[in-house]
Amino acid sequence: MENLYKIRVISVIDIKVISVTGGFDLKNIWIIVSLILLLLISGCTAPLKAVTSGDTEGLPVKTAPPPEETTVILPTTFTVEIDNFKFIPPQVDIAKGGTVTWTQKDSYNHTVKSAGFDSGELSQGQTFQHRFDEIGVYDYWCNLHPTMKGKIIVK
Ligand SMILES: [Cu+2]
Repeated sequence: MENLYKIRVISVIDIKVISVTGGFDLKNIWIIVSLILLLLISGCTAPLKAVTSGDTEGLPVKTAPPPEETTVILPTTFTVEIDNFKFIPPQVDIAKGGTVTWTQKDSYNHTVKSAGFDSGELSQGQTFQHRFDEIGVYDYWCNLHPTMKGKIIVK
């Protein structure tokens, strides 16, 4: 049974190769005819047994996989930490109308500045909030340390 099944798999591949290359000499026709015969025989005898509901009794129930499309629920609030000369995390995805709070934990002062907002200097323990009402990508940085960069993506 198992051998027949293997032959069937190989024969399907072979037929495809032959038909693609367009080889139709007598040798190939013989191969095709014998392969078709093999296919028919194995098709009749191969144990392609369908599992019926009765057979699954006592076995773990297989459920259908979740659909490919998943809904991502974006947060409406998010806290970014400022520490060790970094915005953590450097990128935040947030829902339109959401608010981001920056918490300054570093012992050095920093700012949160973009084209649309500026926290001014924040010392350790201070926070700054901004509400994002428009969809878009907001790059921001620290005005005191231009290498400190972050990004808010509003969707
Ligand atoms: Cu800074």
